[in-house]
Amino acid sequence: MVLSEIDLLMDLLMKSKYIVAITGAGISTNAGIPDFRGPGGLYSREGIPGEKIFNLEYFKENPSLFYEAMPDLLHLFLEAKPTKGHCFLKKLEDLGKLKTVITQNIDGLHKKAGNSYTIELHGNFEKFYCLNCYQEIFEADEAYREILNNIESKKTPLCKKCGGIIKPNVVFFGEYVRDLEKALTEVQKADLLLVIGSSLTVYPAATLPSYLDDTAKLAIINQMETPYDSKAKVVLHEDIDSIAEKLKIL
Ligand code: CNA
Repeated sequence: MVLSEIDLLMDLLMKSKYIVAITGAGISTNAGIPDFRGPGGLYSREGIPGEKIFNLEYFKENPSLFYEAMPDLLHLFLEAKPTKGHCFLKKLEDLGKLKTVITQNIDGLHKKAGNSYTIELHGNFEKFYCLNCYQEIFEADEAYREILNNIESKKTPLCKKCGGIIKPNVVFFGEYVRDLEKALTEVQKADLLLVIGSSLTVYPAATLPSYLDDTAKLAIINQMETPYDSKAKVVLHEDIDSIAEKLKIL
């Protein structure tokens, strides 16, 4: 009997004991947050020069471009709810199979779904900080609410201590990603690496699958092709939520 790709994936999930997931923007599109490079993604929209908005040098020179585009994006990020894809990964963790989620996403949805060990390579909006004096502002601080109010009215928030530019704790082009060493270690420990909703074209996350042990398996769920498809045991070019439903693990 020839197993379908979905049966093969189920088989891999059941046999694996140390699953590590790498997720990208595609796991959150069903939560209403557009990806960058998929059809309808942010990069295909007029008036949003993504490469500039999320560029550190450009931001330092001209933070208003980022903050003018920010209100809509921030609402999307702060109000989004976990999708079936996120819940599927939480369930895999509850089953004792999934050990770590490594994500390029900045929407915090893996934590909202309840995954306890999440490596957010590109940071999150839980914190803002001053580019000049490095004063940090956390969600519980009153100043955090003031920053959100500033953003709401498309104003660039400035540091109350020194007047420096306030930046969210998300990684822009030109900055180091967070916890890369930890992510590499987790990939090396995995017996199954599950890539979900990532074009695997943004570095250094795009290199992570190459650190997989020779005996470990790679499975990819992504609507578009990725550079690693030929190396994967299972490739599903489908919507993650419909795959999550078909797997009947939820
Ligand atoms: P990407 O390069 O935009 O790729 C996303 C991939 O997901 C595409 O190849 C799509 O085909 C695929 N995809 C879209 N929807 C689905 C779906 N429902 N099911 C399966 N596949 C789908 O995004 P990457 O994450 O690879 O690139 C990394 C960038 C995008 C990082 O810098 C992120 O911070 C950034 N980003 C994050 C978010 C977020 O936090 N939700 C949103 C937009 C961009």
